[in-house]
Amino acid sequence: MRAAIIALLFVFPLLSGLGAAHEPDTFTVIVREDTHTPQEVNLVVNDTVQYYNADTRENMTHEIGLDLNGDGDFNDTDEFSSGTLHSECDWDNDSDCRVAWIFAINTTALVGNYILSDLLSDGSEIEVRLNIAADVHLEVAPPIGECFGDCEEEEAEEEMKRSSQTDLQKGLMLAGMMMFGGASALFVATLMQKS
Ligand SMILES: [Ca+2]
Repeated sequence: MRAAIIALLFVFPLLSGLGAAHEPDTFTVIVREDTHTPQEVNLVVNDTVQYYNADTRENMTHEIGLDLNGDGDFNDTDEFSSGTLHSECDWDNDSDCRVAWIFAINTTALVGNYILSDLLSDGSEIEVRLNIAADVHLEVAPPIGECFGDCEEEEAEEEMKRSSQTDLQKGLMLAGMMMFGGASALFVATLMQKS
């Protein structure tokens, strides 16, 4: 019995930590000739989105960025961009060549809903939607009329709905932690028996 209690003490902090933290995710967008797949990405701060150029037309490049003043470049105040994205690179001769833009959302300053532009070297443009939210825990507020204090179960449900993209990952993590917890319990029980 004592062994079981000690084992639970090991497992509980792990399980409670699972619901409290947003695990950083990486999203991949395939940049095609005339569209992106997917066309819209929803991120939370600390996630990463990577845009891979899969447009293999010869001499065609893409550049994705925020053109705040709509003047057709990404060089003005508060604008940012991927730089030129090629479909293939000869890194031996051009180490700066890029086929992908890996955009790490590492600051809350980026929170917002963006309509980015993918400017192609032939002058055409693809609209790119990118929504960046603050960490879910800063956003979650119970609807009016619901309790703020002793309603932990409801808060937990809310978090699951909002982070559905990571449910599989969370499930895998949970399974891993259960196994770890089980192993810890066995280990502690063995120790208790020996002593
Ligand atoms: Ca501009």
